[in-house]
Amino acid sequence: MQAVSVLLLGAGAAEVAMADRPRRAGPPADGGREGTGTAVLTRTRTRKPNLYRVLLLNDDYTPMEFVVHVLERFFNKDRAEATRIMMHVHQNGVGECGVFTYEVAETKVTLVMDLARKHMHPLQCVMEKK
Ligand code: TYC
Repeated sequence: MQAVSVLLLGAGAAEVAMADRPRRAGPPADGGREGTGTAVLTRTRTRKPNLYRVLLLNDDYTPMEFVVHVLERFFNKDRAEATRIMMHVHQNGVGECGVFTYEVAETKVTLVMDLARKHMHPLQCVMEKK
């Protein structure tokens, strides 16, 4: 029977049992160990992305129907949910449209602000880190 040695890169001996499966993708990063009976186990750490709330702010002039439209169009809300969020903002001053990664949140804020400006409404849309 052939002896198989295991070379674990970037992890302590205690982590051997938790190591990912051996990876065999891409160019031979095995340093010429293929066929030598030496498995190279690497682990890729997954990281939680930073998340951002996108918020609508109340004002006295933007029509309610416009805010409902914004919530349907950019935040994929149905009419009932969009109306609920709009009324929450109207009564409380601020409300959450959704939670997104940085680039997605930034894009949504820009799309909302551009549409509001085009229609000359003072609606404000902002993002805040969770
Ligand atoms: N307060 C606005 C009005 O009475 C409606 C409104 C709701 C405006 C939500 C902005 O984010 C907003 N017409």
